[in-house]
Amino acid sequence: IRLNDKFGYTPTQGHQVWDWQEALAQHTDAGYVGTGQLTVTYLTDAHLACARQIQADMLAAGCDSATIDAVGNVVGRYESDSYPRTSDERQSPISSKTLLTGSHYDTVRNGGKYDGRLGIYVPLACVQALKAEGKRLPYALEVVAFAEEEGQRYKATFLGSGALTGDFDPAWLDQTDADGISMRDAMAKAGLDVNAIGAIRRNPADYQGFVEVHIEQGPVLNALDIPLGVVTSINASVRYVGEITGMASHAGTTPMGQRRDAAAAVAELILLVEHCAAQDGDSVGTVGQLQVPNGSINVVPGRCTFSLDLRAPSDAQRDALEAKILTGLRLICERRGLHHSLTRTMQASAAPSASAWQQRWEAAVTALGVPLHRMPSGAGHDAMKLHTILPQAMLFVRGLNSGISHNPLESTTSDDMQLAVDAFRHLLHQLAHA
Ligand code: HGY
Ligand code: MN
Ligand code: MN
Ligand code: MN
Repeated sequence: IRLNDKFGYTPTQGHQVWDWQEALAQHTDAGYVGTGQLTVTYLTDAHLACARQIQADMLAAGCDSATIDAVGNVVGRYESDSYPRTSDERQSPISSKTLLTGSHYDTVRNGGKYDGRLGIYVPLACVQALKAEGKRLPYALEVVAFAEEEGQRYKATFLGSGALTGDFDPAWLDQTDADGISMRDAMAKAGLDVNAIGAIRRNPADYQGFVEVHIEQGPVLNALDIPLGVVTSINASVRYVGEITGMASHAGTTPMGQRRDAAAAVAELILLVEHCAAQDGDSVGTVGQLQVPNGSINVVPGRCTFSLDLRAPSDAQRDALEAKILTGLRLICERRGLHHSLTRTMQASAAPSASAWQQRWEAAVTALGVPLHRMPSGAGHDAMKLHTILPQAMLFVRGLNSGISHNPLESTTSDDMQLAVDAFRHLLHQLAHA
């Protein structure tokens, strides 16, 4: 089946053999619950349905265990060949030097079905193949479906992978969503034990490294007509939410020169971001959200809230862009007699791939006869969080439709996804014989 024809085929129920691509397609059905759009935000019903589906898929693929941890990550393990078989030895510690892999299962609102979850199902396809061949690796493979990467419902980007690296911020618990529900309450409702979050932290000494497969989310591989790409570094990023306040006034009687229009200031900010990022050439800047709270058609906006997302290949370039934008915002507000407040909600350093792991992906891609293309990642990924405790490298899979992403048009082909599985299997095999 070509997954992007998903809606053209009816999954056969009661499949004897677990078909990973079908599972990926069916799994996303859970994410459409209620809205008809794929919106899997943290701890919503769709999110919990997806977690249960992934847990079932991990076991169907052949994982020895699949558990949901205290922040909602779904953790599947395929134990090493040194793993004791008898049940009473099941409590043995993690076999030395587990290989960690995975990606996130939350989505942006009305997102695509491959962003994140492709990096969960490709390793599960490898587990399935190993199980079918009755093979074990000399190391355990731990596949984690991270619960929250996008920071949609709460401003808690990389919450899932951050719990593994010890970066869960307890302040997140008191954040409330658009309906005023705190993360703490959402966790309690989902049956998650807030007190067990600390235990999620991984000891880096137990792991050899982290690898992540992800759809490219950009046009490069599509334009080159190459199915796989090896990531050299993940761009540095910083995110803010802000508010500009001026004075609401009558749209008909307030002369243009006497307005304190908050939305006009944000409009100026957007053009400044566009100009400064474009000037760098390889920086990007986005104001993705802009709201006039309680705005009216005939009222000059007295308040305007907005988001800001700035990224660049290096921390220094990101910082320079950030400084320009923050200074520009201050000058815009001074000139217009407005006040502004900004809260930084995320900052992530550039995450260069560990050369040994990048080379493993390069060897795998080359072994398949796929032309080797090295490339930076403009998108952020859980790998940049794991980067803080483990050596990491990523493999990109070509997207269709010029790699559009964070959009229902996001798609790839069965063949390209299978190539990613073949590359991953090659990496696992090479590691087993290293
Ligand atoms: O925004 C990003 O770069 C990622 O998709 N979370
Ligand atoms: Mn994303
Ligand atoms: Mn992603
Ligand atoms: Mn061999």
